[in-house]
Amino acid sequence: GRHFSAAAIPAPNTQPEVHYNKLFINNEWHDAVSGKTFPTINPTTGEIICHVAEADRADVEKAVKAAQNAFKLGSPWRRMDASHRGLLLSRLADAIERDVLTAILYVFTWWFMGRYLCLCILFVFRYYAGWADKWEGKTIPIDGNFFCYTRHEPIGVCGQIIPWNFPLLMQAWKLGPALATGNTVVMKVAEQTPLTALYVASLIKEVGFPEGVVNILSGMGPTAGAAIASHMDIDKVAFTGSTEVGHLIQQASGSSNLKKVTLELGGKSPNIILSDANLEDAVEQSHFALFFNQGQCCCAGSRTFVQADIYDEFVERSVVRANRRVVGNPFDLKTEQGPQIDEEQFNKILGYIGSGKREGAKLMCGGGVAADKGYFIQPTVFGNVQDNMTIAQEEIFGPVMQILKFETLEEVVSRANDTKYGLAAAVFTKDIDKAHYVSNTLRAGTVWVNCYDVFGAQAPFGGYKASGNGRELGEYGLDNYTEVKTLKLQIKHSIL
Ligand code: TXE
Repeated sequence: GRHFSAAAIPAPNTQPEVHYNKLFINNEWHDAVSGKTFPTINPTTGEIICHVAEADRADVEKAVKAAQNAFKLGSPWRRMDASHRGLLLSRLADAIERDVLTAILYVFTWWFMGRYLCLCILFVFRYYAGWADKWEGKTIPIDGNFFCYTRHEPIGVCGQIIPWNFPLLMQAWKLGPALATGNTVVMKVAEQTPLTALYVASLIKEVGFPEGVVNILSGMGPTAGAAIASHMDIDKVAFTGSTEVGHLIQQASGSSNLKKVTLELGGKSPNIILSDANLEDAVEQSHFALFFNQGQCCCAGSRTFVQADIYDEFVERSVVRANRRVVGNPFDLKTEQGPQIDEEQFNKILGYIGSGKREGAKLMCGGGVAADKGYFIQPTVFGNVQDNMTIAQEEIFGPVMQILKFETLEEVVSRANDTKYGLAAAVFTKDIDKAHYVSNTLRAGTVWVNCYDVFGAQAPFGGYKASGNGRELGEYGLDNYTEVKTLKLQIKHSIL
């Protein structure tokens, strides 16, 4: 996301009109069956932007029916050439690009997910557009007189439940591979961020996806989300969110139809700074690793391990950098940090800051509320953090940095791995042997060396251990949406 210059970004529209606030089912806009709506809140002010239809079980039912119909043999979607599916995805990217620069998408993107990332979603759709007609099976030389080959078939109706921290990006990560491989989708977007997803729904219709292929519902987790996870006619569910809810999704699959489950959950990612690292660069990148997107990042570098001989200087420089961080109106181009997403997260983060102080970590800067309205928190740095402290174990999901001290490589690897999570990690060093030792021994799905939060649509992302199941992005991401069918045909060699 950092490859776009600020100059290329037009001034945001601070008074966007909301065009779509209903449920998107069968390429039509529906009120909730119950008639219920819920408010969506501007986190900068705490004020209501508008009300949005609130889906529940009955709406999930309607959406699943639509998705099943769209998936029926002989339907326009099932008969469509794979290359045409790719074309639709690429047209969707074009439509998003057009509107990102002019309309609501851009503005809500600005608020809710940081100003640069909006363009990354285009790469994801275009990348998977390219895969649509290239996801090939194999011919396999089994023993005997048989011709054996595999077909990559769609799984069917896919439930997708996404969080609020990167609303458009998470939507792209989920829709791209599911549609490239020919599935149909019932997506529930996070209750904090429904508007961008519903806007994209309008573009899905505009570019010509057949009705029922994509259905997008705004609603709550325990109602609409749970109805998806336990639905008997949903063939697969993909979830991104908290580890706590990840457990529930997997259980719901187990007690319903054993739908396939992929999960992208929380983390407590170690970021390891060895004493030979370029200190200035390591401080800047570690700051970015934690504070990016207000700290609301599943792979945030939330345990910064620093080798003893540079520890004091690293902490000192990190505090200087955090104090320089510009907190304020997310519409202002100078702003580095906007509000947290909602009051619940805001209170949760302040609670963790309190626990850090109580448990004896040293508060080096910040620690409080940063504005008199909205959900702003001061950039906060804790030194002298110990492994057993709550702030070193639990996901804070806010602008709160934990800096821990270590002596040896063996020690830091074992401490870094001593967590239920395993999403990401990083190591900063100039020594290639040490870089390999640390990165090969860390139990994490992604390891960055001398960088952080580098993503590409082409490269897989996902978690070890309780950070999840499966990989998103890249060719690996297609596996999550594919059933492999094996065909074996007898070959008669003696036909005469
Ligand atoms: O997550 P939830 P929340 C972490 C982060 C954060 C914490 C809580 O630590 O502080 O989770 O955030 C839907 N059945 N992450 O409460 O509840 C919900 O409606 C089915 C990490 O926002 O997991 C939303 O669409 N679905 C994470 C989605 O799950 C349910 C990103 C995520 O919400 C459900 C977000 C249920 N019973 C938070 N309950 C990451 N991995 O990046 C909720 N949902």
